[in-house]
Amino acid sequence: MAVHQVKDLSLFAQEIRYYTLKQFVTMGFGHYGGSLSVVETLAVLYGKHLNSTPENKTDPERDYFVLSKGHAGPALYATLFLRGFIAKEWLQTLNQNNTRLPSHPDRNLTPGVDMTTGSLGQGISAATGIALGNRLARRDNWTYVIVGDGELNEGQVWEAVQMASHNKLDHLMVFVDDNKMQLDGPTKDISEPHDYVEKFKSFGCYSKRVDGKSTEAIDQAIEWGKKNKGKPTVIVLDTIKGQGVHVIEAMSNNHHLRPDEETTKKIMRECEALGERIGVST
Ligand SMILES: Cc1ncc(C[n+]2csc(CCOP(=O)(O)OP(=O)(O)O)c2C)c(N)n1
Ligand SMILES: [Mg+2]
Repeated sequence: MAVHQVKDLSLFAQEIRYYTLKQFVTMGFGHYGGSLSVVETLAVLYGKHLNSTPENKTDPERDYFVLSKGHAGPALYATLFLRGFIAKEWLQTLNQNNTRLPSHPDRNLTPGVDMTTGSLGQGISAATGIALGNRLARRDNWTYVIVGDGELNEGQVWEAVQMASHNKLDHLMVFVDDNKMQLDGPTKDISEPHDYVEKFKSFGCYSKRVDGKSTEAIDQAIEWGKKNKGKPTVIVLDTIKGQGVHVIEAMSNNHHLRPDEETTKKIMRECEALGERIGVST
């Protein structure tokens, strides 16, 4: 069964952004920066490409999605709500006792979550295993995975990519959220990343860099990746940490925020203005 496509992917991204912000404001703290930078990619995957729906979510023939940078969980939850996997009320319970929405995704708690993540490096390894399992079962479904640029410091990521390319996993598509920042500063100051595209190509993958702020560019890159044969595809996304929210983009470190009253007001104002522009509220 094909997924019902969302007509306007950039509008869908803004809806995801709105409900991501709402969760953080309710909770009072969280991984704002890295959640906001994956919103456009989630919109294109869940709005168009990912064949995973509330009806087929346990069908082994469906597509799989792994959020390897699990700290962006709230953006995934906003997406799962908008695609009908979870109830809206759940969004108000983020990370609270007995919640079905822990800050990092848990496949045993949340419908639509295919892999438990949060320990960086492990999600992409799991995704590679899922893609290999599907290959061995002679299925042609897709496995998509998002990793962070800082996450690439984990050696395990490169073991996974090498194994994926050795096994010619051409139904594995990896997205690198190149927002240029990690927990404690700019990625290039912590461990010089060199040219990601060249690195992934040298590991035996197809790779290209695209504008991760543009749903159109991401969509075109996925269409390109789907035609690739014999190797995994790695799409490097040029993004901004805190993407799409001025007050957060402007901060020098927005990895994990517990904003004071003043800043919370500013974030809420921006969130409400966004809601008005796109016609959603509460
Ligand atoms: C194995 C492991 N080490 C450390 C952490 C703590 N941690 C959470 S997010 C993060 C920074 C990751 O940077 P990046 O992948 O660039 O994330 P983004 O910029 O997308 O938020 C770190 C070190 C973790 N979750 N897992
Ligand atoms: Mg980063």
